[in-house]
Amino acid sequence: MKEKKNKTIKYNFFPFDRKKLLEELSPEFLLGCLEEMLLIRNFEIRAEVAYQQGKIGGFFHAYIGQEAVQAAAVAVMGQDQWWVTSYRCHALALLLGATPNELMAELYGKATGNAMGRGGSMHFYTDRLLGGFGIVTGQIPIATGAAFSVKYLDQKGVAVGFMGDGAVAQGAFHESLNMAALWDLPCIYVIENNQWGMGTAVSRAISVEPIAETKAPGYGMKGYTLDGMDFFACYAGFKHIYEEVLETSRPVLVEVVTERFRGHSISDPALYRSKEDLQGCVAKDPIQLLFNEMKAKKLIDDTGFEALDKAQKNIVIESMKYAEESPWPDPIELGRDVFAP
Ligand SMILES: Cc1ncc(C[n+]2csc(CCOP(=O)(O)OP(=O)(O)O)c2C)c(N)n1
Repeated sequence: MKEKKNKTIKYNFFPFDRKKLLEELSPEFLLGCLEEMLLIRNFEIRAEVAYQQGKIGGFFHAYIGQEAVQAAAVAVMGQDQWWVTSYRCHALALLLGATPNELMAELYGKATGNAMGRGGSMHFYTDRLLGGFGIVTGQIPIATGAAFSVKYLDQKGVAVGFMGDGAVAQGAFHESLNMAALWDLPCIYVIENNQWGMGTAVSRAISVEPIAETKAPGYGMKGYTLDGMDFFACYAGFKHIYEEVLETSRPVLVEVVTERFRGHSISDPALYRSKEDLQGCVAKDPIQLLFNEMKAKKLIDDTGFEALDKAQKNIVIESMKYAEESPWPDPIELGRDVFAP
């Protein structure tokens, strides 16, 4: 039997002037964002193939379909905030400056990997990405602590904690939001509602929807809902939210309504989803939608898009070569940074 998604939710999406925003954003900036989203997509599609070939092992959760969300968030706030996310962390690491080479090598378990081959797909880091986390909601207290540090050190900035819809049912979510609201912490909590927590539809796991709009007032916070398939909606929403948090130092709760095009992980054939559901997703592809708008504005044509896509594919193929040729970690190093000397 197929799981039923609750289609009756009435979201109050953050309103914005699309025409004005399109005029404000430069062609170079938009091309850069499209390029980043294409890099993420190509990185994951190629890595999936390597996984099927047995070159990558362990867990693997693709972000395919959700690219507009974190691409827009980083485009708005820049790399210098504190960032955390769940195990679905390939995109955020790329957006925050980790190279395709080090990330692919990490997936291959090689010594040159982002976490020296010890973390794999769920545990990417950068100077500002405090980690991908395997424990559902594990990253949300970390985001809260990072926001505390920003406030304590009297810095200008925010902490951004991404989580799935499944994270909302965990105690750590409540404790974090309660504390952030009590202490006026500049934290942006982002629920990426991709409709599923593993094989369970959101409406069967979360007691109220829309999530942010209904839950935020309980913490005395503002709640926002954004359309996660629409890069411009995400950009406009995050820009407003970021400026508001910088000014007020009050935490906010954001629900971004999105879709994952794959199963929960690479080993999930998503048999609980109907064919229509999956077909509907592809029609909402955030990369295609961004391209369509840019094409309509004559910022790029089909040939330009193909060339951009191909260039990203080549970067990823190079990263696979790098990973393939990289050495395995030395077993003697296994305890380094883990056990006391
Ligand atoms: C504390 C905890 N409980 C259960 C799990 C097993 N688990 C891994 S992912 C997942 C579903 C989470 O779904 P969601 O938060 O919606 O994120 P998504 O995978 O959709 O991005 C569960 C239950 C876990 N990793 N950690």
